[in-house]
Amino acid sequence: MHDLPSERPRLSPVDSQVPWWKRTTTYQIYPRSFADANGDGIGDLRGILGKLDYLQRLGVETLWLSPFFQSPQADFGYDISDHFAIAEEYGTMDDVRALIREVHARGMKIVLDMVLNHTSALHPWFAASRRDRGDPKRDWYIWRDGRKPGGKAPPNNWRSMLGGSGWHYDEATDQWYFASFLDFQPDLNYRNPEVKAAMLDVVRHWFAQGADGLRLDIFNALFKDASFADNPFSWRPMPTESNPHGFFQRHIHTIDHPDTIAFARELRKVVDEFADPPRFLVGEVFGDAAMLRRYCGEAADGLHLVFLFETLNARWQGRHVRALIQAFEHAFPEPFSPTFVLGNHDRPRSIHRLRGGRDEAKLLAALQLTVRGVPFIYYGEEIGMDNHDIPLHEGLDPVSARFRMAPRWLVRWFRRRGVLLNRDECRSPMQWDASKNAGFSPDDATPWLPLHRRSAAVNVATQEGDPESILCCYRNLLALRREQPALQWGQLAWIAAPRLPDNVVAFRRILPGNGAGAVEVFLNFSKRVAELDLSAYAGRVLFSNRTGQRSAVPPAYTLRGFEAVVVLDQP
Ligand code: TEU
Ligand code: CA
Repeated sequence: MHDLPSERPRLSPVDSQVPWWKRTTTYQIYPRSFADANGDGIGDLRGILGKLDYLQRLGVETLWLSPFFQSPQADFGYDISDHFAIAEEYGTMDDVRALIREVHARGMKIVLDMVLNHTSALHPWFAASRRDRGDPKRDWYIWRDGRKPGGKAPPNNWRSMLGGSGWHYDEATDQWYFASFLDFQPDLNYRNPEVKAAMLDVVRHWFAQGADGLRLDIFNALFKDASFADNPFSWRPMPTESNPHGFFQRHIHTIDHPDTIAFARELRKVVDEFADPPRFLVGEVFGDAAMLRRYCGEAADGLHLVFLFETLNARWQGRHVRALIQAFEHAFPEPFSPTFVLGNHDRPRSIHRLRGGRDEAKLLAALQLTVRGVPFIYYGEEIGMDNHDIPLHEGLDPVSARFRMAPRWLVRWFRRRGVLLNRDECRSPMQWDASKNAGFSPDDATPWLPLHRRSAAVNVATQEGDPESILCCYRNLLALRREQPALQWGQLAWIAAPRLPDNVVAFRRILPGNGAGAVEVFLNFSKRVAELDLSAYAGRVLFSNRTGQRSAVPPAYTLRGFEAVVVLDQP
């Protein structure tokens, strides 16, 4: 069938030598929406503390928390005004310490979200910077004169990641500042050594506090070209998951700058100062796998991991899935590792794209947790939480505000391409039980975002006891992954079985140099049944998303529609 490139370097690490971050399973918590302990309608750190037993039982190993630092919350924490303080609504530094301690006490890890690219416009640094041109902090951000005549046009054609000019005029000093995202998120100037030093201090500080890793927000935007030359014209109207260029330009001077890729290695050296236990970096960057590998360094001396977002817009058909895995495998051979993402706080929930199909959701979970790569599960995915339809004009998300005035056709156009213009839709409160506020907040509180209308039916409590539930499927898969090192870090090879229908994706996970116990995975991406010939196998069926039973391998196995089956082949 499809052969993987044979030239890939074959390392043979032994189990104990494989770094933990390569074998882990990660769960993203959006703190504002996870659990509200004090009843003010906003999720908080104490709330998360109260759910650690749930997470441990679910079987995830690493928790990534979206930002909880001090912030005016104009972008719900992705606009930091003090990197060393905790936003009051989320808790205190003591709560953070308790959380880190309790996560570690359970043998789990914790990853913080670091926004290096920009600060809040209300950060004291920016307040000083915008005050006058002579301020020592002036050069901490990116300021330029406007174009002549009169300086009333932006300095050049650089666009923000959301389209529109990235430049914003500031009357006080009659200059323009640059922002890769929204206007209240001014970009720091990494060409100023003081800025770099200050931000590396932030990184060191949080590692010293016990963070096991950092997720790096829009890492691809850190360095802008020193020439300030215009970005070249392109015919691409829109960025996509596999190509970040768009809005009719190639963003060569504003994203994926060679200096940003070099900085990944500089940052890695800082991380390596903290060796016991080892820590890791995962970069939020955009583009195809081959391009993004550059962030990991030629000698695997850059970011440990980068998000691969092509899965967020993938077509779940056999050959597309195979092509995607093939591309990930090709770009991330050992000692690199791909990542596998089905959702996050910016994108439509995966089940939304599956139109609510529960069997398909379980199938995708099986793919995510058996394929080679570090899985990132977005809170609620494990119970099949769906998007919450919230009209654009009711959105609290600043991106929704930006598009509120956009023509209807444009909004529809974005929607059809799976772009969330109101990210509130994927951030609704976690559904814990069938009560009025779904156990997120006490019933007399008003959650910051409305609950999903199906929260009484779709929630943790009702799924706990149901072996057919999506939740139990996740639990079984996570347990299986913990029990089988081949699933954690084994190599991946296609199963060449000529009689397999095109919509059945089949691969084997093998530990190098170890003949014992390959794990074989068969995933049926169609609703049609498929007959598998398993007569050559001597092991056990470890998992099926349709039956949940473990049994000896039968000689013939009828793979039902959307069924995933995992088989242990024990010679
Ligand atoms: O997101 C960066 C980003 O470009 C997209 O994911 C963006 O949210 C989407 O295209 C809009 O539809 C990161 C964070 O994940 C996001 O939550 C922040 O708002 C943003 O950076 C700014 O810090
Ligand atoms: Ca609260």
